[in-house]
Amino acid sequence: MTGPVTSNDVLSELRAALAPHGVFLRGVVRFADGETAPVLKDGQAAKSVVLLGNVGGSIWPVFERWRDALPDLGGENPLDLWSKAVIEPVARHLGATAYFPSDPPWQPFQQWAMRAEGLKASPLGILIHPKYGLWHGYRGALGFAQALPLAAAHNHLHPCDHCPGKPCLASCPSQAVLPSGFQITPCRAHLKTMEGQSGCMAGGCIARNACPVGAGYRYSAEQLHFHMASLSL
Ligand code: B12
Repeated sequence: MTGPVTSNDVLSELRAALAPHGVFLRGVVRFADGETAPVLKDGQAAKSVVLLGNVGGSIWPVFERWRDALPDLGGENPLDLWSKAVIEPVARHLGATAYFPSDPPWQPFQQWAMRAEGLKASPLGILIHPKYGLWHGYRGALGFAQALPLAAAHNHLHPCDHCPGKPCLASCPSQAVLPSGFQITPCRAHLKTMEGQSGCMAGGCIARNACPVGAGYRYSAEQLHFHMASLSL
């Protein structure tokens, strides 16, 4: 590349480097001066954060190949490890600071996604996307000292506002999905029962599966089982 590196070059490089791993640029958050923003490696406040994540099962085949080639299958948290292995080299190359959703102190990934992508929370606590439904997630974010360009404003209709019958609220076998929010204690207790093992553990969270939005992006049986196994710990 010749000439100065522009903000658009940064986003294009990011897209090109991460797409082969099934990780997509989900959106950009820009922080105004004085606004709470994540801290960069040099101690300055970030001016922008780029959100990176999966849509549907986009990461799964690449992640499985990587994990299955390791003698310890990636240890206790293989997906978090894989996310770092994929995103950290790109962060170093671009001089960005990488943040990961699983690393305390937790960065507000969902607040960032609401701003960057115009999403809102479903009754499950997971943000619902008008196209991908509940079948998407965040694998990391990159903080930059520069103000990167924003996509056009999103004015999605919130799918849950127009959902007839709201099957997610009625279908949870442990009544963990309440109008007041998702309750992890009854969910985990149910997952230990025989009904929980043959239901949600085997086929994925029944309430999440009941959502009619983005059904074509639903995770594979292997990926559903992997996420349920980590939730049940
Ligand atoms: C702690 C946590 C949980 C806790 C929730 C505790 C709680 N009451 O917040 C538990 C263990 C229950 C949980 C479960 C799941 N989680 Co979770 N979780 C997180 C984590 C690591 C931190 C949340 C947080 O406190 N952030 C800090 C605050 C400051 O950030 P925030 O954006 O302002 O926080 C928002 C959330 O806390 C949210 N919230 C509040 N209550 C709940 C409850 C649930 C279940 C969720 C998901 C969110 C949520 O509302 C806040 C305001 O917007 C985030 C990653 C992250 N760094 O954000 C993932 C995250 C929110 N989880 C995620 C997912 C996918 C799940 C599961 C589906 C995973 C699974 N294995 O099945 C389940 C949901 C189960 C279900 N049936 O619906 C995704 C959501 C993606 C999306 N599309 O929105 C995230 C972003 C991780 C990721 N890598 O993408 N989770």
